[in-house]
Amino acid sequence: MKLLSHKIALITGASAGIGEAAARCFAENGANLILAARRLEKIENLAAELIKQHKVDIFTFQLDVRNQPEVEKKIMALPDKWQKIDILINNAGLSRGLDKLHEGKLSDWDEMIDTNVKGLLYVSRAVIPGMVARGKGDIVNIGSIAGHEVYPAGNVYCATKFAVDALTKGMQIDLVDTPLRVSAVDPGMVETEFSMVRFHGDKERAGKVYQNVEPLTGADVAEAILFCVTRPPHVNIHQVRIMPTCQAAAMVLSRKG
Ligand code: NDP
Ligand code: 8X3
Repeated sequence: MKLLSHKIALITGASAGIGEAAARCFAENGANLILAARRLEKIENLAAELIKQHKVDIFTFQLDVRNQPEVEKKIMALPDKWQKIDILINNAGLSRGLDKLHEGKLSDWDEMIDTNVKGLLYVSRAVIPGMVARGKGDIVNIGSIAGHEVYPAGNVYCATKFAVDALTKGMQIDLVDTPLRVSAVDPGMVETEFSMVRFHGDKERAGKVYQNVEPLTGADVAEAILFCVTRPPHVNIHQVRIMPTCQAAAMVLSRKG
């Protein structure tokens, strides 16, 4: 019997980075998965690989978490056998730009706020009522070190992750009378597509972020998520802050060479 046998986990943003790593880790531990992201082909390929490798069931669907009617409709329309979600991993998120606030792009701000804050709210609003009705469920919100400290030009991205921190705490309070658990997993630097997205596809600039350091991998973060959802029912891990050993704070990194 594996740790997550017979559990159903919904992972948003499963097409890359931490979400993909969580899908791999959860499948390895026997969970059946619902994978959502905008890039459907990526999650379909991942699902095919994990089904073959781990003999789990996986349901994939294309989702833009910014689109509230779509979120509600698609989650309500999940086939019967996928309705009883045990674990929700609110992972979909991004940063766009690294500009001083007075020079920032409005479209970048909208994308970050709509995805990281409103998207997380829309998915949570659609999934959590079922968990409450069934009297069980785990929610893991992927925050960030950027939700605990503000760094130069981080302004709006940091604000969205401070909001995620507040929402996690709000959920913990609002669900205290239920058996549901809510955790925040807040990483420092993780090497994913994050910097490519932040710098709008500028490969050279994105590559520099990870130069001469050993960042976390998505798999490192996935293990922290797994830890949260595999505690005994009376234990709720409120927050995990996970950093690369070479990073002490957002802008305090030991670069070798
Ligand atoms: P990636 O860019 O590698 O992955 C982001 C994922 O989010 C992709 O699967 C992407 O899928 C999905 N996504 C983005 N926008 C949407 C949307 N509108 N609707 C649905 N899915 C969306 O980055 P990470 O894996 O690093 O990021 C995952 C989370 O971790 C984010 O919340 C990020 O803020 C957080 N984080 C990252 C850190 C890092 O250093 N990398 C550190 C701390 C936190 P698709 O494009 O296919 O929709
Ligand atoms: C991602 C970590 O410090 O690059 O959330 O913003 S940071």
